[in-house]
Amino acid sequence: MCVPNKTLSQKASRCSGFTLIELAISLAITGVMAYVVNTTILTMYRASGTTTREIDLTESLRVTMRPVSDELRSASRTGEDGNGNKTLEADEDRNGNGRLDADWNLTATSLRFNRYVGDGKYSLPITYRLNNGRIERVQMMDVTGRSITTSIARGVTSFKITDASPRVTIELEVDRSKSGSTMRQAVSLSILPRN
Ligand SMILES: [Ca+2]
Ligand SMILES: [Ca+2]
Repeated sequence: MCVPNKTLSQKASRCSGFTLIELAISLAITGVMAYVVNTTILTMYRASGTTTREIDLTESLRVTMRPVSDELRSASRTGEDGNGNKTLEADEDRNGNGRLDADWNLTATSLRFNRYVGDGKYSLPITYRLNNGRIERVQMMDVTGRSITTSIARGVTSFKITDASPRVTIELEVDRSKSGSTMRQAVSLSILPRN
């Protein structure tokens, strides 16, 4: 701001600096700009961190589900029941256990199948199912029904099986929320069984 009615030298001297008010306004504007820039950078950083965590979790889910997809790829809809009459004929019992190993059965939240193990033979039934927020794998060990159950995923909020023959779709959603942050992630796998 310039002061009127002064000599030229006085005006030049007065106009070359800032008043206290001008300085205060200038500092306030600088402060606001710094705040806006800082907030923007922080928001971008946080968004970037969330995206990285989501990608990591999705990959982790795919790794978790790999045994399911690998086994389902070697599964058979017909198993030992070559003629599809749900009865065991002598020539169908290729693994010689006296049991018709043809257990293909999908529900909305479980899948049961026999895995091809080579030489025309199939395994006893393997089941993947949702139980109490966990995905369990149940392997029948012998014809008496003895089985081993293992948990392959926890914090599961949704496990959905869809048989869109010839492919099977598995959709899985897990909750990995921690205190102060909510994190749910889902994967969808489309798998083609062996036959
Ligand atoms: Ca048969
Ligand atoms: Ca058999």
